[in-house]
Amino acid sequence: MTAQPKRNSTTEWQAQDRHHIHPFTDNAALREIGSRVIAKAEGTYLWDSEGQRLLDAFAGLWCVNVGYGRKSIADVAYKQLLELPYYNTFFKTTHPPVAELSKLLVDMTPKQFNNVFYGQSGSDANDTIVRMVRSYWNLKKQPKKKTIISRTNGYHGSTMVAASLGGMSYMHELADLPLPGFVHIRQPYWYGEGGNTSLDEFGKLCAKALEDKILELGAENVAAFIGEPIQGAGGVIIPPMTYWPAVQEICKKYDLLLIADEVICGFGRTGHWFGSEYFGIESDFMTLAKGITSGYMPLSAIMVADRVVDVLNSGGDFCHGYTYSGHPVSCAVAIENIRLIREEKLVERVHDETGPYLNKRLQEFLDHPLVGEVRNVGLMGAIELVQDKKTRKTFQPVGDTGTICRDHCFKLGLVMRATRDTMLISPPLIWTKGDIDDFMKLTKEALDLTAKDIGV
Ligand code: PXG
Repeated sequence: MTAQPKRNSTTEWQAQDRHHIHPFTDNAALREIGSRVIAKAEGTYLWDSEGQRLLDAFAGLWCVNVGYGRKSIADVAYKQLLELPYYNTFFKTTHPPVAELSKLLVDMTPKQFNNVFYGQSGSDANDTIVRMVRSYWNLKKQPKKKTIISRTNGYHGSTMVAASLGGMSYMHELADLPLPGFVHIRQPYWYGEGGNTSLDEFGKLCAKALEDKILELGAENVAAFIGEPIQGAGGVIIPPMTYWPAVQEICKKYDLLLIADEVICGFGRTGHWFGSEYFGIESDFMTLAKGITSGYMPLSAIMVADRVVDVLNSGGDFCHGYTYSGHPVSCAVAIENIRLIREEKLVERVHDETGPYLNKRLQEFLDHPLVGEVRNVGLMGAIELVQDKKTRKTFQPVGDTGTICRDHCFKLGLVMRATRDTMLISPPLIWTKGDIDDFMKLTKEALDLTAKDIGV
């Protein structure tokens, strides 16, 4: 019998983990309390190292679309690791998984996309897009067209360029961002910023902010606009249906490239394969990551529209790429992941069954004293907590109530993320109506305990 590797205890792991700088974390504070150790996962459940079971309403970090423990994905990865664990895609070479995935992605994305470039994260994919955008306008002999417009509270990643695209002020403050050439306009956040305006009017108003910014900068200086179809990390901000068509028109009118960051919305989250389909967006680039492999391996893909590729290909060598661009194991895993999503009709299930059911059940929370708004498209949703439901007044300081609620969720065996005081839901797409019922029960308890804690 082979000896089982020695497993440490929670306290040993926590001691070792004191050397680990965690992302988006107050690391000094974490050292005092110790990290929670997630030790295993199956289906839609996680287990920590103390054996507590947690219902994962967040699909890891918006990504484990097919759920945990999928043996066929592990088998494909194992086989690929033995057959060809690594080879690069530079120097006129390719390999079967990257070739196969490229054709697959082209066949499943909108018709303007016949070419794909690979990276390993959403952040590096957005960096690559910025390089492509600059190169495009340089080759078109319009080198002044450089500025990229994005939204306040949008999220596009953590590298210097991706964080400049993003509109998170706390990320900018950390490292003197944004870099020159990145500007931001208001977000289409109706509940928080729409006041008495109708949804339709508000959508048009927020799109008009794009036109105003272009006119302020001069269209001859503006290269592109980037947005998430639905803002994820910013709080599941679902734009009114009038927003994207108006944005699209403005991009056409002033000759801007349009980038749809589908890192969260892609691969079924909204009940459509891509968020662009839900809103009717016809973009020049789509950023794909997360759900492309359900997080089983790191991979990002940039879909590039024909009109951009034609120009880029006129410029000789595209001097850009990563050691792991098109990694064979990641590509093999993506192919199997997409096969599973198709075979199990997960997109259809979210569209026809679980998305509408979540929507119906979320309305029940509107009676709760803490809940100002609930919203979702497919299995991407939010429960926004406010101090005053009538005036939509937020809690002060912002964020404390959301953190209290999130901590109660954890104690009750539920993982939900809080952005400011908004609770975010993005579960694996394998969720059944029964999982949604369990989620509702645990969330109701967490909301009641939160209300009690803050004296409501
Ligand atoms: N674009 C979007 C729309 C994202 O949501 C990225 C790009 C960057 O992807 P990478 O793979 O570089 O992380 C993301 C990532 C959160 C959270 O707290 C969200 C993301 C990442 C980390 C935390 O909600 N989204």
